[in-house]
Amino acid sequence: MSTIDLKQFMDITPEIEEAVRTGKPVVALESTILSHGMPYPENLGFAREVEKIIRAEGAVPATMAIIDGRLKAGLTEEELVRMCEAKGVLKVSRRDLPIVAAKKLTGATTVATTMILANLAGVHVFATGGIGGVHRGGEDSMDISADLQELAHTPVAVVCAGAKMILDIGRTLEYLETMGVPVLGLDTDDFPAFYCRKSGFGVDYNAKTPADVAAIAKAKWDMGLGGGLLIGNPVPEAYAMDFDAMSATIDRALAMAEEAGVKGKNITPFLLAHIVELTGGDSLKTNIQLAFNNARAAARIAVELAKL
Ligand code: PSU
Ligand code: MN
Repeated sequence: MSTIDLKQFMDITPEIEEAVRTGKPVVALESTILSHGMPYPENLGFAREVEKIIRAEGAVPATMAIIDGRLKAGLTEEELVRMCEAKGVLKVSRRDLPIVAAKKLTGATTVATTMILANLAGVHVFATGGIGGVHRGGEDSMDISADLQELAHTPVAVVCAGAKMILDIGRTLEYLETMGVPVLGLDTDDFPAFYCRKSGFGVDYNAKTPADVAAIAKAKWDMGLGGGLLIGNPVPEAYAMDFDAMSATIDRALAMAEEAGVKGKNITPFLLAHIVELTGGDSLKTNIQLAFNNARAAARIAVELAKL
């Protein structure tokens, strides 16, 4: 217990280590979206393509995971396949980290743990699909994702397509306000609702460009305010889904979860899988495209941040 240094638990690839050391743009990616958010083998195609998109923008991708108890920033091809096949791969949020480390288990990182690993590796921009938040009925169940606390404390700018309507988006935004997390729209006044471009809730500020986002992130950290920022980047129009149809689908998936008695950390993966089923795979196409779009935006923000 003498030294408190999480880095002793971590392996950073030489490419990422060098990029961070020399101030090059790096974008963190999560692995829960792979292991528990998309089916195999679509997730593997997605994982490879998303890294390419980040490279095309001049940034280095850094997919985070925990493999045999080691915290990883950057995965080998073999490790990426392992996360996508998802056999015995746990879903690891902050509270699970010490267990997987001590027991040398393998797990996918949520938004919260991806932020922890990114910050440890010196990476401050992260692209995901959707964040966790206050679940519907959360005022009774107290099911509030640890992602929100992480955004409060860990200095990473998280680019997402908003939050799914499986969550209570209004309460999620209230929670973020209480925790002092700026919620920016990337060229939008509306906080997006993942499959749909608008949730009906506003953002704190419409940041018109990636440079605008980078300047706000830098100001937050230079002021010593710490913690993260959340950037809502709406799904491209061509892939957006109909709000009313999606609301009905989500209500059905929620009813199925209720009936099956699914709770806690299993609820999000359960809902995601059933939404894919109920939409005949359309939601998966949208999910993949919005995540590509977020990777591109995050890479551009990282490039701008590296100039400051
Ligand atoms: N929302 C999505 N897709 C996802 C997740 C959330 O639309 O894949 C994943 C993310 O990894 C997120 C996690 O951090 O679920 C939140 O889980 P929980 O609510 O158990 O904290
Ligand atoms: Mn939860």
